[in-house]
Amino acid sequence: MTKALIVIDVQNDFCPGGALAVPDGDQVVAPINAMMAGFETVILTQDWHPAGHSSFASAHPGRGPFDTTEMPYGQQVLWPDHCVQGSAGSAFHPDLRTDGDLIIRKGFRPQVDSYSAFFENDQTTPTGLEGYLRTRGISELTLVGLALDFCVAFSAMDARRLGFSVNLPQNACRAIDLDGSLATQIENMRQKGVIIT
Ligand code: VGL
Ligand code: ZN
Repeated sequence: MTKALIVIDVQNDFCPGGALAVPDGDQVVAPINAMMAGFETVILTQDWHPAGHSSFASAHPGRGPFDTTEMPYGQQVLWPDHCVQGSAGSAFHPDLRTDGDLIIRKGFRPQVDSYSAFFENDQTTPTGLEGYLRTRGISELTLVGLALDFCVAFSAMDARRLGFSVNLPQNACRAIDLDGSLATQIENMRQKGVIIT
């Protein structure tokens, strides 16, 4: 069985001082760097929004960060402006090892957010990661990074739906935990067969 490590969104805006800081987000860097040597294939993802993206609260007059709104594809949390393409906040954490095999960027379509590394939030538009993994014979994934209850969780559950086996070491993840989202997503992931350690 060929394995890959998928490092989700370890970017400055999700670390302390960033626009959408995940508590202790920078604490994932050291364990992730240490894990990389154990994988033949390392893939990193990068949240990569155009300015004025529809997931930004600033694009919705009268709404604020962390409100939810109805999009054509379903419910969407509105976020502070973050990970704008090419900004300092969109860069990987400076201490993260980025000498992986592939960098997948997501969330670049103005009208659709993309938490998952596999599908955008409409749950149908693919990023291409599935094809990359399959054509390389990879069937077992370890997912780490930020945020555990959003992009990591959505990626993990999509991976299960696609038939990959999925490991999720919590020590290399941190959560936003919006209204109990961490506990909810841990339970959702367990039910879908994600192995959480
Ligand atoms: C993420 C919210 C908005 C994440 C990305 O990486 O978990 N969360 N965009
Ligand atoms: Zn985002």
